Amino acid sequence: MKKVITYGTFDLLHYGHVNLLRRAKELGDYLIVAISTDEFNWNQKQKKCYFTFEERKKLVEAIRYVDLVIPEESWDQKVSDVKEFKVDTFVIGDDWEGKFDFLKNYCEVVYLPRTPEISTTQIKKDLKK
Ligand code: C2G
Repeated sequence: MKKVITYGTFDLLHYGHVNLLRRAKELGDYLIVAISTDEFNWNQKQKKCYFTFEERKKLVEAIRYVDLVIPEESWDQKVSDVKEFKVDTFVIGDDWEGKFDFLKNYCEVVYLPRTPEISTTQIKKDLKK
C-alpha cells in the first residue's frame, strides 16, 4: 500500500484544498492529512483560524480522498511522521516549492501546482465587498 502525507491548515476549506487532496491521493492508495492545530497556527504561522482544529478535522475527514487525519503541532514532526506511518510520498502545494526537500532522504517529495484563483484571503476579501 502506497502511503501519501500532506500538511496544512485547511481553514475555510475550499475547492483549492480539495483539488490538492484529490491529486495527492492519486499518487498512492492511502492519504494522511496533518492539520495544523489552533496553537500551531497561532504561535508558528500567525494565522487565526475561523474553524477550530476539531471542526477542520471533521471537514477534512469528510473528503473522500482522505484516509486519516492527524494533528500538525510542530514544523519538526514531518520526519518522524514519515517514519512512523511508513510514508512513501510527501505532497504539498508549490507555494512551498523546495522548502521540504530535506524529506527526500526519507520519501519522495512532490510539489503540486496550487489552484491559482482561490484562497481563504480572497474569500474573506470578496465577502467584505
Ligand atoms: N492549496 C492549493 N491551492 C490553493 C490553496 C491551497 O493547492 N488555492 C494547497 C496548499 O498549497 C497546501 C494545502 O492546499 O498544500 C493546504 O493549504 P493551507 O491550508 O494554506 O496550508 P498552509 O497554511 O500552507 O500549511 O507544514 C506545512 C504547513 O502546515 C502548510
